[in-house]
Amino acid sequence: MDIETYLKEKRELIDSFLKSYFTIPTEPTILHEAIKYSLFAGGKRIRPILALTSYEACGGEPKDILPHASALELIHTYSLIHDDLPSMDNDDLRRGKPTSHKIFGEAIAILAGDALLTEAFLMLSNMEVQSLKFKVQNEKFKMQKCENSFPYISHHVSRITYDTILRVIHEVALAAGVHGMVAGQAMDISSDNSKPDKDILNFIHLHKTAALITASVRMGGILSNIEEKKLKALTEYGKKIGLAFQIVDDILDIEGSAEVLGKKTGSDIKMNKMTYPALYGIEESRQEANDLISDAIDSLQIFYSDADYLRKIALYILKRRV
Ligand code: GRG
Repeated sequence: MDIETYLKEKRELIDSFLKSYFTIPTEPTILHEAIKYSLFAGGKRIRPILALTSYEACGGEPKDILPHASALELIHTYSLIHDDLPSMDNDDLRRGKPTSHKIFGEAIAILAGDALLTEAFLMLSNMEVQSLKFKVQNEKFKMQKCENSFPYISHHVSRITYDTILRVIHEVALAAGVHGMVAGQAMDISSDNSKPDKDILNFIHLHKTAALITASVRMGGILSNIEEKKLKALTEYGKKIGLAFQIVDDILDIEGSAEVLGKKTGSDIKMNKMTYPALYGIEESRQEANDLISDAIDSLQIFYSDADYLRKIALYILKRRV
């Protein structure tokens, strides 16, 4: 299967799970609407796809970890909503649509982000979801309302233990919070207008972007209980593609098409952001992204052909236009 078809199939699987999960409206409906607005605005779903693909490379069946993988998209979406706020990047457009605060106002946008972050951990830990009670009907995951009104998935299929779930929760919390993405964002904001610095830039990229991407890849390995050597290989791969993902993002902000990207371009230069191209120039940045992707692919040797789709995703990250 070519990589575009593979990504489309996996995206549909995740969308189908998320749609079912958020079918039952919660009160107040404005919060529910704001959550759905951003969650279904057309994201690439690259983080959950990485978790599914890495689980598959470890011999698992991707459908068995849909709640865990989808929780990553909730965290990612929260980070985008908050990143767009007037107090952060002050963006009006995201994925080709007005940003959350433009539609719902700043307070509801902040709360939608807060709710998504919290719901991600509920999704990871919820006993019903966590015991993976799937009912596969025409490849769609049907969910029912349970007594305490939390959505859950019916029909049991998984052997993932609570210990493993706890490990995954720990991993995701490390990557998303003060030791990961939030620290990266704080460093990014506090270094606006400062002289470009290699170490600070590396800190920003590793924390803001690569941490959650690495955790997504590791999630597949942890849920499969793979041996340490393989988990180390997945970690190397995750870090390298995570860094490359951000470099490509920085390049797209200069060279990409605003129409295709669905957001304004040129904002990094305008806001005097510390980026790879600002420090090294476009050509060197492109070369660095190429080198990182080829290192990422090399780090997967221990998996032989089982990791072919992880390799193809790495190449897709390099070539992406959106
Ligand atoms: C507000 C805590 C907090 C963190 C924000 C993720 C982030 C940190 C900011 C978003 C801005 C940005 C350029 C972040 C770097 C990560 C990145 C490239 C995000 C865009 O991810 P994609 O391309 O987005 O996966 P889609 O729209 O496909 O989901």
